[in-house]
Amino acid sequence: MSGPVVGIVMGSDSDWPTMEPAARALDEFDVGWEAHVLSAHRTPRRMLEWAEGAAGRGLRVVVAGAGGAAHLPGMIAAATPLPVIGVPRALDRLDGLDSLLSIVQMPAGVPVATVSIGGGRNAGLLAVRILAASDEALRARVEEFQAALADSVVARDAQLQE
Ligand code: RP5
Repeated sequence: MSGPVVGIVMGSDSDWPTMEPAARALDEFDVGWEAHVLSAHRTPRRMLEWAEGAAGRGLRVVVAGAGGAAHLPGMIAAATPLPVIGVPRALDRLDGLDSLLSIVQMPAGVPVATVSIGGGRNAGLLAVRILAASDEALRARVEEFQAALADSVVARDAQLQE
């Protein structure tokens, strides 16, 4: 794949440690990504501009993370036809439940595929699977990944029997 096909966006630079695992997962599958800080509250116009142009620039999936009043994933989903994966980030208070509910409880017609609190890696892996649905070579790599994951569990179980 040439050029970024996944957009990773976050409400604040402080979200990067939560979102970086998504980038690393995409790297594992050689999927190109771009990352931006776009705040639904602090830079709403910039956020909309980015979301409205995302599909036209060649992006195919968006991974959006935020914490607290986490409106970014939903607002991005409102402004693009692309699939949006939401990543709730835990802040110091409420353990991320506020972020989770802000992201997952979307109105009918505007879906956000929400991963677990702090689930940046799974968000990256889900983006890979979405792309793999229309890319046979990538799907083969996802299958290899799944087989390796299963092997690692079996190997660990065998260790415990020694
Ligand atoms: C949200 O507010 C951001 O996504 C971040 O998770 C949270 C705190 O932002 P900072 O105060 O660290 O910039 O909009």
